[in-house]
Amino acid sequence: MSNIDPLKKKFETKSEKVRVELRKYLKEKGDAKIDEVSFAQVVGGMRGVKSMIWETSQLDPEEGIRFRGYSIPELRKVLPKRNEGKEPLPEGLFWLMLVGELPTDDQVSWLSAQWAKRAEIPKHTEKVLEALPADTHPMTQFSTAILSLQSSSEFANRYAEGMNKSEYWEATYEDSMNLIARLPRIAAYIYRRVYHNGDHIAPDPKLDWGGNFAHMLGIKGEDFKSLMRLYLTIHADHEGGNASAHTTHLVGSTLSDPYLAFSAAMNALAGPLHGLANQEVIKWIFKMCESLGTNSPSKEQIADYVQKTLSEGRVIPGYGHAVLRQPDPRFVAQKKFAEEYIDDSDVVETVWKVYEVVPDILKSLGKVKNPWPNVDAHSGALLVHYGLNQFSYYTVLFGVSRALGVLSSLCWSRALGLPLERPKSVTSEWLLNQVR
Ligand code: CMX
Repeated sequence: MSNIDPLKKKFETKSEKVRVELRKYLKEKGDAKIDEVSFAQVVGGMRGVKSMIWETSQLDPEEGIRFRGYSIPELRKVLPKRNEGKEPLPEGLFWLMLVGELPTDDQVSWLSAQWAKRAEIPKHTEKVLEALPADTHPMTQFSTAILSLQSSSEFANRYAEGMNKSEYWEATYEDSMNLIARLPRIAAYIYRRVYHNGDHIAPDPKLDWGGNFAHMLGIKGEDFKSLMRLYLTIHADHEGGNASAHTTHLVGSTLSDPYLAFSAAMNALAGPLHGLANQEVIKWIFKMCESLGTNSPSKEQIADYVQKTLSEGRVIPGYGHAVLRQPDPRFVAQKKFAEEYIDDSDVVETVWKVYEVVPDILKSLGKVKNPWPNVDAHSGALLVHYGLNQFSYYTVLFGVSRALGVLSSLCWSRALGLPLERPKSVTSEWLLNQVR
């Protein structure tokens, strides 16, 4: 297989070089100190503790995410596009993240075709989904469907047969490629099942991964396909410490296969402080509009509603971040998309007004470290504009995209031979004794 799969071959060469170097320095400089950990970091959710290797992207608090060194505006320029389209193909980002090189148009076409070839989902996965009550949250359905694919894991099957350690990366790569290929089918199946009476739409194998997903969702028009390509690109990775990425890394480190690891990651993404915030934002906006009796609230009305939300002991969804200290470039990219593609939309305008109002209010609280919008503050408004207005589904879209980053990173973890993750925990008494 490695002879006929150019991506796998490249990955093998690149990762082997890094593996050898890491091993060498581990032996020679294993005791070298790279950082210190404070009391606040232990109590405060390990913010900023440097404790894992993640090759595919790096997050700077001020500048935002860079994927293998490329910012989002740069990616929009340099990644291959489809035909005359303006938005990058997520396939290109996967290639870039996995091997650290920008792909050519031909390489991206090869990857689109590979994923189209691997996309079939087994009948039993459909049956598993059909057995769940239709009002089961779409993220629960998504995670369950992914788990149901686990029986086809090459990693698990080869491990059971005594696979050599040196082959872990290869089995992880095959599982990751198969899983990524199948995710749009699963996600579209859930969407059509829950919201369109099971009226499913056959895939179009001539389309790219994101375009085909848009097609199978049943939302018409080239602009929505463009939005999906951008959406699936910008949500893909946010370095390794965020909850869904870290979950993939942790679960994968036990040599659970990619299906088990990614399903677990989706359970983390389904939390309202993480990916579910995209659903919460739009729910919050529509509730505000409903309670004010207008689709176009003024900035004063929004400010009052924000204060009301805070006084109820709730967070303003879509604002704040554990690492970022500036408006999220993923928010900015979506705002730019709206400016370019959308002429007139009350919900988009409302998102922009919220952006003018919320940061000053959050700053005035004196405790919020980042008062700026994150990726989730804008995405729902774009989806509503194109008619995808089933809020509970939004995090599934995030999940499909997130697979690209966390699974390419999982390939790296197995290729580098990274061990079982096992940090040290302490009791509060021990910790307090260090500072008393
Ligand atoms: N609204 C109100 N209060 C907020 C807030 C917000 N948007 N963001 C942070 N705060 C509060 C925190 O709840 C915390 O309050 P307490 O001290 O009373 O507990 C205080 O400000 C300090 O928090 P922080 O250090 O600024 O933020 P954290 O790193 O602890 O948390 C995050 C980060 C994202 C969980 C938080 O900003 C938040 O809850 N935001 C809203 C939910 C959201 O949009 N999540 C999506 C993040 C992106 C993603 O993963 O998809």
